Amino acid sequence: MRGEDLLDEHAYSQVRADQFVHAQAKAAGVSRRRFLELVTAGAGAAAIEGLRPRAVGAQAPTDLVVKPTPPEFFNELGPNREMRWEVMYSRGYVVPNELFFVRNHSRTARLDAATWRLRVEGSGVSEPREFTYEEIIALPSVSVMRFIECAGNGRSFFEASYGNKAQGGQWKLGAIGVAEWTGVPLREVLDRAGLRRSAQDVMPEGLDELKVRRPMPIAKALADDTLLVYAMNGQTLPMDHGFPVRVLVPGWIGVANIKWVGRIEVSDQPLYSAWNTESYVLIGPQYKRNPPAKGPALTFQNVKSAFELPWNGELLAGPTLLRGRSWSGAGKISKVEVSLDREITWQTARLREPNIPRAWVRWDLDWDAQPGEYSLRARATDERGTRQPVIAPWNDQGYLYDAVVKHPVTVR
Ligand SMILES: Nc1nc2c(c(=O)[nH]1)N[C@H]1C(S)=C(S)[C@@H](COP(=O)(O)O)O[C@H]1N2
Ligand SMILES: [Mo]
Repeated sequence: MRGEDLLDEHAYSQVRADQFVHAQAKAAGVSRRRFLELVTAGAGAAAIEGLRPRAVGAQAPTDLVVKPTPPEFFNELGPNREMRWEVMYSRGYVVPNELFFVRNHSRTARLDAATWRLRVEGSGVSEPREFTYEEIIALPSVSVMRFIECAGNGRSFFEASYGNKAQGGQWKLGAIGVAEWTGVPLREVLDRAGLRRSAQDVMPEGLDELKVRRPMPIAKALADDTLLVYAMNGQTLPMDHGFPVRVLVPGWIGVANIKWVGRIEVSDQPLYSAWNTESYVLIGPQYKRNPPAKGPALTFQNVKSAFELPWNGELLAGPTLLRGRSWSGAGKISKVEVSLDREITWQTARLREPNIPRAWVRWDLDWDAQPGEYSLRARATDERGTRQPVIAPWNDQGYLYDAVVKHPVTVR
C-alpha cells in the first residue's frame, strides 16, 4: 500500500471509504450493506470517534486572535481575519506575517514551547514517541515558499452565481497567503518513530479547543515539502499561525495545515475525523455521498486570481499599472489574461518572477484608465492546462470557488 498513489482526490476518498466500511462492518459483525444502512440512518456515526465537530461557545471577540488586525489590513469574519488585497500592491513575493490571513475554527491556542510535546503514535509506527521543541528544531530542516489557502476562499461569490449563499464565512479572495516556511520534513519525524511499511494514513491533530485534525494518505505525508513548520518568513512561527509547530501540506486545502500540532496518528487503517466526513467534503447535486463521509473529501486547491485592488475601489483616471497574483494547487501558473471590458477582449498580463509551484505568480498590465464603472476580470491557466472557468459548480459548503471573479472598480 505504501507506494500506492493516492494523491488523486477521487481515488483517495473512494479507496479509503471502501476500506473503512469494510473494516467497520467486519468489526461490528454486520454485512457491508447493513453497515452502510446504519451510517446513512445516522447511527453509524457513533462508530467513529469525534466524528461531529463540537460547537464552540461564544468567545470574547478580542480573545480570538493574538496579533493586531486593524481594519486597514483585514476584514473581520467571526474568528477569522481576511487579508485585504490592496495591501499587497507593490509588496514583495511573500505576505508579511503581520498581514497574513487567520482562519481559526475556535481561537488561537496559547502554547509554551518549553512544555509542548509532539506525540507520534498509532498502528503505523513501531516506536511511538514524543519530541520536544528542541528536538524538532535540531532535525534537518528545509525552507519552501508555498501558499496556504482556505478551501472556502471565494465562497461569497457563489451567491452572485446561484442566488444563494453557501454555508460558511463569506470570504472574498483574501483567505490566502504565501510565506517562506521553515521546518522539518514530516518524513524525518515519522522515520524516527519507526514508520511501518503498512502505514496508510497520517492524521496530525491540533492542541486548540476543537483538536482540529484531518488525515492525509502516507504518500502526501512523505512528500519532500510536507513539513513540520516552526518559522514563517524567517521569524518564529507566530501564535496565530500555529506556534510552536504547524503542519504544511502544500497544494492541499487550508485545513490540512494543522496549527499547534500536538499529536500525529499514523495508522495502517483508513482514518476519519469530522474534518473529512462532515466538513471539507463536497456536498451538492453533482457529488455522491461517500460513507462514512457525506461526499468526496477535498484535497487540492484549484486555480484562482486576484487583483491587488480594494473591493469596489476607486482609481484616478490616467495611466496606471494594474497588478495581481494567480495560483494553483496543481503547479505553476503558465498564463494570466485580463479583461477590462466585461470579457469582450482579453489581454495577456506580464508574469513576474519568481513563479513558484504551489505558491503564486505576480502579474501586471498597463492600463490607460478612462473614467467609468468597470468590472475587471482575471483568469489564470496552470501548467496542467487548467483554466479558471466561467462558473464554479455548486456545493453546499461553498468550497473551491475557482470561477473568474468580477471585480468592481470606479475610475474618476
Ligand atoms: N489546529 C488548527 N489548525 C488549523 C485550523 C484550526 O482551526 N485549528 N484552521 C485551518 C484552516 S481551515 C486554515 S484555512 C488554515 C489557516 O491558516 P492560518 O490561520 O495560518 O492562515 O489553518 C488550518 N489549521
Ligand atoms: Mo480553511
